[in-house]
Amino acid sequence: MSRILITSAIPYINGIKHLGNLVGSQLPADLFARYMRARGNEVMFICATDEHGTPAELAAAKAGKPVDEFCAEMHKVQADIAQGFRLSFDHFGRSSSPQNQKLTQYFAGKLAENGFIKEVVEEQVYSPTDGRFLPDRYIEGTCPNCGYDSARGDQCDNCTKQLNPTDLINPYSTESGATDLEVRETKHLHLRQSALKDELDAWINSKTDWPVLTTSIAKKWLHDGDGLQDRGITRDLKWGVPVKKGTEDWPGMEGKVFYVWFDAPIEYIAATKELTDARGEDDTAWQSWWREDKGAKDVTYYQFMGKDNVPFHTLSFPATIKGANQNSDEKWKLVDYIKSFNYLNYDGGQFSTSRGRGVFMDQALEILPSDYWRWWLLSHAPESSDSEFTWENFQADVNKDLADVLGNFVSRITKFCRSKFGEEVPAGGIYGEAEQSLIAELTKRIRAYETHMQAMEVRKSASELRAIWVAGNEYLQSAAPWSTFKTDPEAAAAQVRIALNLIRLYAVLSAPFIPDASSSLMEAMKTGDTSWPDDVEAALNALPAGHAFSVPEVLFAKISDENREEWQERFAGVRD
Ligand code: B3M
Ligand code: ZN
Repeated sequence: MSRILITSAIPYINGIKHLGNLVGSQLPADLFARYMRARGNEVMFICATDEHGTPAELAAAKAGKPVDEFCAEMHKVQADIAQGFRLSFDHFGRSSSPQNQKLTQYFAGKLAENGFIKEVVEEQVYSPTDGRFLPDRYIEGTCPNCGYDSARGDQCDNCTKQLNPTDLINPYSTESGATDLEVRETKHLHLRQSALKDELDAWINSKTDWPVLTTSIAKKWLHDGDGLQDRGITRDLKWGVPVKKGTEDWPGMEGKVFYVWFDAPIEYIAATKELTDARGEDDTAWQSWWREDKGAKDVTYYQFMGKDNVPFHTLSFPATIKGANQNSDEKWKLVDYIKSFNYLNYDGGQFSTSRGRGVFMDQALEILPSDYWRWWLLSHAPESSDSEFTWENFQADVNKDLADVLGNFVSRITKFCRSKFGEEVPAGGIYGEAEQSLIAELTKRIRAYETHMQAMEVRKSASELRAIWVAGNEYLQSAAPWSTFKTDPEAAAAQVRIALNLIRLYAVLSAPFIPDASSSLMEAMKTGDTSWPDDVEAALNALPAGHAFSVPEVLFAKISDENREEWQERFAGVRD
């Protein structure tokens, strides 16, 4: 048994995520968490809402609510949707929690103590038209790195470069469209990432087993141009973690808050404390996950995120951790593995949050149960390149994999057994040659499935699982107990027995992908035996002769052409 710490990038509070976001972080993280638990590991799976920053402030203003109230409501909305998708977080925290406030201020204090914070008088973009300093995200312009003309003040979505607003060419206010922007002076804190550059570089270079997508983005920002730059970590906003040096005031920083990207990753840690605090446990509980000097040495830490979040997780957050750890007995845990994803596109274009294009998490659950989405999204995870959601492909794959292959297998064998042997696992016969060769094939495939799941190869895992379902179908097709029964009922009984046992085996193997269907199958087979098939032959004898079962309801209904067309139209346009 190992101790496995898993975090998913934490979604911003101000809107509901689309399916592309879901498949790029929370969903594969959940797949991995469920698998790791199923294999008997001790898992801590953390996510949260990312509640600070201007977008939250502005969204609250738009909703006509105080920002804290808005965040509390939206957190509940997001938590319910996460539950709807069966995301099995051990805790879904809030970056605005008191725990995160304290921890963020603590890290800032440590970094200052260790010389990694620089106070700088900075030039900041002020908009006389808007009457305020403009937050980074509300300034757009041309990216100095790639020339993209809608780069935001904090980052270019086209080339992923982290930017400062003053880097932009021809900047304008996205609030008012004003171009008469001025630059005014104000004091801010910078994290001295450049001082940690060599250390970060060596660390990234040591991660030879990381996805190339992850390391290539990190290396790009370490080496391109002038290399890794220091990064402003404070903002002129009201909503956020007040700037403090540990518990002390920070002269000159009154009225400022930490930049949302400084406190957001710290929330991974704080959320764990939120959980253990709620359980009434003391600090050793969360520290045993996050402090190597307090028992976290045996923890392996995995992060999941979309590629746009990679620079912050490979460079900025590790700089925070490494900077805090220097000259200190405290050894905060660094990530061991970063699984990152490309983008999922939507029907010939991009998902767009601003234009409401594509399917958003709440809408998805309105039209189909979560397992349909989980299966399709995971089996098309954008790992080696961007991938695309089309309704035709969604309909075809769901109907084939879930309804024709898995669903049909289950209904066929349970109904046949009921009609010939009654609703219990039949006795008689033995597993002969065909059954032994099925066991051999399944053993090979299950071992491959384990390897892919362990390696977080999401698509490969899905195709192996599909092949495992197909193998059962093919066995049933060629064994044909309905024919066997006419001449040799004993042999037919053995065929039915192995097939009924396959249902339990499928439930166990498939649970990380389609947890609800798996529960239905376990219920139908009237068993709570979720033990992993280390020994496949034993697993296919787990339900003995005489064990009662029931014929389950239709597991997966097929998606009709009418449905597909209706949805295609509904989600093409603007979200209201
Ligand atoms: N909230 C970006 C996003 O929601 C950002 C991730 C933070 S991870 C610490 O896509
Ligand atoms: Zn760019």
